[in-house]
Amino acid sequence: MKLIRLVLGKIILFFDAAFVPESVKRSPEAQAKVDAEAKSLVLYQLNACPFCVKVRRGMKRLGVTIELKDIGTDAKAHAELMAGGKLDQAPCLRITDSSGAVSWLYESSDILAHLEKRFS
Ligand SMILES: N[C@@H](CCC(=O)N[C@@H](CS)C(=O)NCC(=O)O)C(=O)O
Repeated sequence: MKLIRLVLGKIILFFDAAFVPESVKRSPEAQAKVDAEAKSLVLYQLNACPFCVKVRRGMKRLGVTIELKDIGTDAKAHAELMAGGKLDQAPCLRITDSSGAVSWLYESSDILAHLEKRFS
């Protein structure tokens, strides 16, 4: 099972690297605004998880750079996810709003919908 997961993960990463989506083009001012807003987000994820790849590709398409924390290799990040989001599942988007309140959004489709609403 572990071997199958490892091989599938490598295949997913290969296709992800081979077919990189195009990013939207923005003016430097508009991109700076997006970059600043994206600083309030952190994606807790796993490198070869297909749902995480789906979100990372969506980010690329939307031209949004979000800090990534790998819960598979970073024990501190995993502990943060468990303390905040409570669920041991990736991907999860940590959202800090303008008042400093933090929320945790699970489910790749919901994360993509959130990003599209904010950045497309
Ligand atoms: N429906 C979820 C599925 C996410 C999912 O199954 N992620 C796996 C990694 S590929 C995971 O975190 N599994 C651990 C668990 O569910 O406990 C999504 O679309 O985000």
